[in-house]
Amino acid sequence: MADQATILLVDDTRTNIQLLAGCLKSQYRLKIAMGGQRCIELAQNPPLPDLILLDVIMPEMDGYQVCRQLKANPITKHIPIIFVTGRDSDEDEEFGLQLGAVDYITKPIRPAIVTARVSTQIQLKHQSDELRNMALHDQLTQLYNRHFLIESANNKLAHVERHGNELSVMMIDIDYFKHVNDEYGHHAGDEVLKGIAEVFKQNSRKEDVVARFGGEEFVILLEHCPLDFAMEKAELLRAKIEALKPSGITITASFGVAQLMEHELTFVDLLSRADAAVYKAKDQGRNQVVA
Ligand code: GH3
Ligand code: MG
Ligand code: MG
Ligand code: MG
Repeated sequence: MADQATILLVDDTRTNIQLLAGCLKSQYRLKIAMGGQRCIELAQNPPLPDLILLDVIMPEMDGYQVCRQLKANPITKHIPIIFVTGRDSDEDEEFGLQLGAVDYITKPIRPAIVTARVSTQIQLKHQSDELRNMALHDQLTQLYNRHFLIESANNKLAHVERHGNELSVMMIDIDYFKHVNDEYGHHAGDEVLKGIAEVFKQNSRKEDVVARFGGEEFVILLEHCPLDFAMEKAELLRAKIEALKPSGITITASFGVAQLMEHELTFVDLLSRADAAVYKAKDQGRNQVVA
């Protein structure tokens, strides 16, 4: 693994923490919580843990309650949990696994067993992160894909306050892209798409969702951004693309911009207005921004 994995150790007894830390500290970055509330806090703060080792019997809040809360929170629900506990009946183990734990280790703590089981779970977590990443990104440009865009737009729309919290969208379609492929070949076309994606990445804020929507169409979702800002931003991107000239090829793009209106409830409504604006930009001669 390129990056060291992070493990959150949760136990109300210091000697247990010391024992677990002793097995794991040479291989992993560790975060430590001596109670349930602290665990929930640390589980949501970066770096997000890749795995949580969770004690069951703790005074303020037991491990089962902690597990339920972590699984109910979208930020922490994908973090695998292993119970590490003195409760060793089959019923206890079954209950823990039913709550969504990926494994169940009984005390007394045996370092070799802990190390081996942790290693398995960290490998699985790494694989599932990779799959999730692949499922949400476009392979050629590494931008988000249409699937992620729509999911994320619908989440944002569900939380948008109808007054003040402005949401805008920009749709971009490359002009005469078919000519690029025809004249310079498909590979050169791919390189152009990558170069344009890079312009979008380097000129966006971390809260913007930049996605490849289809072949040579991109969508940028801009939160807290009124229409006039979105237009300015589009104009800046339009100029940067025109100036880019990847492999000496002059490329331009047409931009359609729209801001969410009071009555619009779905992303499709908003996006179809941006799409109509692109159409108009094409009609008016391309290489321009239209709202
Ligand atoms: P317009 O200005 O009207 O948008 O013209 P256009 O040629 O850009 O539009 P059209 O929709 O006719 O053609 C889009 C082209 O984009 C056709 C397709 O071969 C190309 N394309 C789509 N996806 C990819 C890709 O992943 N790589 C490459 N190289 N080309 C692609
Ligand atoms: Mg305990
Ligand atoms: Mg197109
Ligand atoms: Mg096009």
